[in-house]
Amino acid sequence: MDPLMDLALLVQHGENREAVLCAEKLLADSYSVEQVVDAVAKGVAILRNKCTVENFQLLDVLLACRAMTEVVDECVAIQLKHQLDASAGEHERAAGPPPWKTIVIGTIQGDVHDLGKHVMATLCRFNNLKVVNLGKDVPVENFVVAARKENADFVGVSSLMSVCLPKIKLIKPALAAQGLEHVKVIGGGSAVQQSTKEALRLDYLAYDAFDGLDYLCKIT
Ligand code: B12
Repeated sequence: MDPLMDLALLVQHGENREAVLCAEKLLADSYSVEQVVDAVAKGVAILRNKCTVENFQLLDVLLACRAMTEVVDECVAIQLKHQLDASAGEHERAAGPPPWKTIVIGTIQGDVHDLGKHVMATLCRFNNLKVVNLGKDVPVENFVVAARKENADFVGVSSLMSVCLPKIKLIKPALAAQGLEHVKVIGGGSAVQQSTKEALRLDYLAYDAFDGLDYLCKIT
């Protein structure tokens, strides 16, 4: 069987330690971080039928979420750190390169899904951005307050819940009202992907976390 499919199945079944070992092996065998993240995300996403209002099998879903989080924290983050260290010069290896931009990131109010946001935050952290992670269920005002306090370049907002999308539309105008119209707002998550950047007043609507990171890196 395709080893990436093996990994997705381990995550789907909540086999956290086996998933970590499998992901470590894949990365050592030169599979990319993107392929590994894609596989673990599929392993969680396949549980959608166990996560409806009528049928909510919380334990199964949470075990899969734990497996995905452990793969991201124990394999993906370490691999990204190795890559960052390898690309840094001698001086930077000792002191650590200064972060080149700041992103304030969170899941919009009313929504507690945070795995995708965690992937995005991890990618940003190891690509030398300063990440201010506001967590989940974040009111619009908190994004604005944090963007001002941190002198942020970007706000990243995630949503997987369609009912929460109207709140996302309010972020850009709320930033502008505080003189922060230069802050770019980037959205991601399956609910966001079903809308448009114009409807949500986003500067960029990311297809996935890697696409989001590409956008941030392009507009230096
Ligand atoms: C796991 C899960 C949960 C977990 C979440 C745990 C956690 N810590 O996140 C728990 C069990 C808590 C949960 C709860 C609920 N859930 Co749920 N859940 C899911 C499930 C199965 C997987 C989501 C997931 O994590 N995928 C993996 C991640 C990695 O993918 P991702 O978030 O899309 O992220 C990727 C990209 O989108 C992107 N990305 C994400 N965010 C961002 C942000 C930025 C800035 C960028 C650039 C990129 C980016 O990067 C990631 C990697 O590339 C989905 C089904 C599905 N197929 O999506 C339902 C789903 C999202 N849930 C759903 C529902 C209905 C609920 C509940 C209401 C169920 C209930 N009975 O109460 C509650 C919601 C409570 C609330 N108020 O939020 C619905 C939402 C329907 C809708 N469109 O509104 C879905 C779609 C399932 C379905 N029935 O169709 N859920």
